[in-house]
Amino acid sequence: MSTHDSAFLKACRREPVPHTPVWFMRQAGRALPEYRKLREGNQMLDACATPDLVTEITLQPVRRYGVDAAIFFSDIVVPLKAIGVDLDIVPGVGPVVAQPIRSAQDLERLRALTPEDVPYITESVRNLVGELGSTPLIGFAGAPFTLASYLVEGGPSKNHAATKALMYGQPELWADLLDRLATITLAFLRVQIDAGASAVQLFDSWVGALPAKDYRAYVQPHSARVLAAVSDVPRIHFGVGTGELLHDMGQAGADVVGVDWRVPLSEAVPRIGPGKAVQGNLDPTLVFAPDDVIARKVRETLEEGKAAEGHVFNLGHGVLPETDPDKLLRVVELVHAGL
Ligand code: 1CP
Repeated sequence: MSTHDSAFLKACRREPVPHTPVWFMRQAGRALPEYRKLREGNQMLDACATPDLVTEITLQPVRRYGVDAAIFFSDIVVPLKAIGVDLDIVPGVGPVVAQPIRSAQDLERLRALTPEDVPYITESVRNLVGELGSTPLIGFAGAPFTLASYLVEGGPSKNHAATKALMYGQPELWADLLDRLATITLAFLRVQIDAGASAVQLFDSWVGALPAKDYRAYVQPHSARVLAAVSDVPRIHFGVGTGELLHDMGQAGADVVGVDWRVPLSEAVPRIGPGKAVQGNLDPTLVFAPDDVIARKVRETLEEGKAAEGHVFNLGHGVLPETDPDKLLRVVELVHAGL
């Protein structure tokens, strides 16, 4: 049972597909009652280091929705924690870093990551690949800019002000920071691929905060180094609010460019240019609309996706926690039926 001929990997490779493949960012966790039950009494980062939990949580949405790919249950800050950065995921807040990184001395805390730092990742991925059979597993990591934002701000941020102040004000320190993060990120992806992940997604969730010129100068070379190091599997590259960056994110070395809900796929495709597949982009809030509206928007998204050489259906960002799982199930059925 090989994943090679799955609709998901075919779409990533821009080959003809039997149906448009679909998976959802943040499908593991969030909306599922069976997830909340399993997580009771477990801290998020402890759960991420417990292979039995990681395996079960990753499989839950595959069973319930029949999606075409599983996304590995972990978090973008897991590799940072694994090399000793003092951080936690605070419920209702997100990742919080005890001592933000702002100086050359602080950078010394960002050493390289080795497979021995994350044995639970190798074990979890191996378990999952065995359980998933012909369904591909997507590994993932946070891109250097988005990881830098958490490290420099000390937690979630709206404006990324301290991050941008460091980037514009101390470009050499910034380059060193992003270089170290790229080294950690590519090692974290490599562990997942070596254990059997079929594809990877590099999340640059917050890079839409930058204009294209600055993206190219301060971020793209580092993301490109990560993506070049994992060219043996399809690479998906995604961020939010990246309408102005879609072309440059593709040029960073992605095979599939993720598009948020702000840009219709038919407009995203010419911006991205030839030789790439696209992923997206149903507005994640649409699942709260009446069923006929959901059906119409799914149809529109499939139609617009035909402009691309390959289309992986997804939401324009992650599943919202209040989502009714039955609505996502319906979306999967509609996408698979091509209706
Ligand atoms: O206690 C809990 O239940 C914690 C909630 C939670 C979960 C389920 C967090 C905290 N992370 C995760 C898992 C997770 N994170 C996954 C695997 C599950 C899946 O995709 O189905 C993935 C891919 C991520 C990736 C992630 N973490 C991103 C990139 C994706 C995106 O949505 O943009 C980002 C930005 C994070 C940081 C993070 N971790 C958790 C939260 C609440 C946040 C966002 C906080 C913020 O707004 O900055």
